[in-house]
Amino acid sequence: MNPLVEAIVDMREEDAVRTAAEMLDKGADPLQVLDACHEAMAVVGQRFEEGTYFLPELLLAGEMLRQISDKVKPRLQPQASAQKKLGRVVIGTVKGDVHDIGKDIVTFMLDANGFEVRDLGVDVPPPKFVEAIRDFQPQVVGLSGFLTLAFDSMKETVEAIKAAGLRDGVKIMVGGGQVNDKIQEYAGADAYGKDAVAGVSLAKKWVGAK
Ligand code: B12
Repeated sequence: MNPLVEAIVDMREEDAVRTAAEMLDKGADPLQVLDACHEAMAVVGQRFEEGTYFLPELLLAGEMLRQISDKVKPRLQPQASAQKKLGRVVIGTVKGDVHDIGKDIVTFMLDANGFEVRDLGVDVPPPKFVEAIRDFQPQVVGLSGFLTLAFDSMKETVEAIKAAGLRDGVKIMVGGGQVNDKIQEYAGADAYGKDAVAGVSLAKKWVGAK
């Protein structure tokens, strides 16, 4: 197992953060560090499901990831100049779900690639998305969710956007933990993005940027 994956899985907080910092200092691709975090989180999640890890381990894993992503973010090179905004994106973690580490990485990457992003936070009820679309007029809406119950919230959110007459004006992407193409279809969204890079590619495609 990669030493970073191992340190996270074994709940060695200091080792994990130090190993990530060393990888970055040695010139590792920041996305490779995030991939290792993803791999580790999958194991942590699995152990939680099996009943060998409990909520404190989930919390500590979340905390390690937060510290590592704070180190990764400054290494992700801005791809577009800050002045020339490609378009606007409204993003949030849907109702009932408070997982935000993945969403924050997507938000950061969109921003670094020249998008203006309004992040609505976590546990966002559908009317709040509707209000933000009216106010901010984004071309793209991003719905994040890590819980199975988020699938219904995503669907409700898309329906609320439709009921408000705003569906034709926005492209909607979904992502997070267990979301996939089937959930995208179930929710009535336009696309599923497996990671932050995919989210940026979708948003760029939709605003007609390269
Ligand atoms: C850390 C964690 C927590 C932390 C969250 C901290 C935080 N601030 O986010 C805490 C401890 C708070 C937590 C709480 C809970 N959790 Co939790 N958690 C996790 C864990 C271990 C990691 C999640 C994570 O942050 N991953 C890291 C990021 C970087 O993930 P990523 O997938 O690589 O992110 C990328 C993509 O998903 C994508 N992406 C994300 N969003 C979007 C959006 C768009 C638009 C696009 C395009 C892309 C995109 O881009 C990201 C960056 O590249 C997962 C296990 C797992 N395998 O995911 C369980 C997991 C998600 N949690 C789970 C559960 C059950 C819970 C609790 C219900 C536990 C409890 N009994 O209280 C609560 C739920 C609280 C709530 N109402 O939301 C379950 C969900 C099971 C289910 N079927 O619903 C999981 C799967 C664990 C498991 N296997 O059982 N959790």
